[in-house]
Amino acid sequence: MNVENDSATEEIVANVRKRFLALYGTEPHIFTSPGRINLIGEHTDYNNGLVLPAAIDKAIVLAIAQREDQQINIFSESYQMRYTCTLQELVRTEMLWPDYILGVIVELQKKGCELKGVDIVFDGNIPLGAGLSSSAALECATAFALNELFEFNLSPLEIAKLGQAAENNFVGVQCGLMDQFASVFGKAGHLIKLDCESFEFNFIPFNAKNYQVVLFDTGVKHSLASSAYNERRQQCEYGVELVRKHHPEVDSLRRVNKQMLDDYVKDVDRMVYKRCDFVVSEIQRLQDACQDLLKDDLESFGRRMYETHEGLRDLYEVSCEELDYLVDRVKDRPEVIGSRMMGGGFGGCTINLIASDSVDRIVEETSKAYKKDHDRNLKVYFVSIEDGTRQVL
Ligand code: GAF
Repeated sequence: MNVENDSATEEIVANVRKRFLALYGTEPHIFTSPGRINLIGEHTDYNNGLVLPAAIDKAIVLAIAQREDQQINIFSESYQMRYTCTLQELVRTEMLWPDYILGVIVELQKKGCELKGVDIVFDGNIPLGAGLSSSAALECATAFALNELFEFNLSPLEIAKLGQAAENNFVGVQCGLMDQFASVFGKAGHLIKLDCESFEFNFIPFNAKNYQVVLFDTGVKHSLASSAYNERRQQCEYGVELVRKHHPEVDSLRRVNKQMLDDYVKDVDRMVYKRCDFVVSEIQRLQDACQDLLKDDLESFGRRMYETHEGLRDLYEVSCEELDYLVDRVKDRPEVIGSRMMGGGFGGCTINLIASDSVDRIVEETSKAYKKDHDRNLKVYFVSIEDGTRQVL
């Protein structure tokens, strides 16, 4: 079992600072940027829909200082990487970690922001491949830090969008804004209800009462994750195109209803219909789930989480055997009021709402079963909801 808290982040901050001083000999500025969970509203962000994420107590810690030349030096001990280049030669490394940083720098340059070289050391405790958005956290830490260092005066929304643009244009994943937004805007104890069409948002206090948010990490990340993600996005866009022929005012699935899908998509492309059907239902489900929260009806909220999983499995087809297994194991247990795969899919975590007094038992039973049937050790994370990206030193 893996339980971490604030002192874990403090320890990482101290280590990163020590490493930075040893490598570069100057005192760095240090920033933390959290990973995220998402309670409901999956694959809705890039369809101009709604999402309900929150920043968590697992973060990327990034130490940085300005240089007088054009050199970029990046080092990370835990993520096992060292990379050096200059501001004039920012190309994709395919090593991912540097790409998240370089991608942000490229996007800043596109905006006309003038930078100098920087020294960077980063580290963190966001489990990799778990779907908790370590990449968005690194992008946001970088964008936030460079904005402070060079006084670009970017707003928090611009910082989140920079992170997303880095991912879209440099890394090549056509993600929506949810992960970066949650990382930057997170507020302790609150979910963020974000409208990805207008970028209006409000914080909803999240009081899980006698329940706990527990993540079960499958420990798998199937390789088709990013290609399938981009493909889903294209399928949604195609669905919109079909509807637009009859309703030119429609510019995203946010503006599409079931009737339109039945009339204009169903008989043209069954697969695209399924994808769009999921998204349109999921946007409505999120609205209903927020009503549940207002009424303090967590049980109803949890049932919708199960429905989301079914949709992601059967209609959107982004689940996988391991995720389905973990949801199936708990779905008939009254102590687990909600469970579903979380994030892009094809691996990573399930998010579960479990009665606090049953957590230990459910964790133990599920771990044993997963080991027996999948020969894997289940990693379990108990997350708390924390503030977003900030400077700590
Ligand atoms: C990934 C993406 F990065 C998000 O933008 C979002 O689409 C999510 O998958 C699915 O809801 O985390």
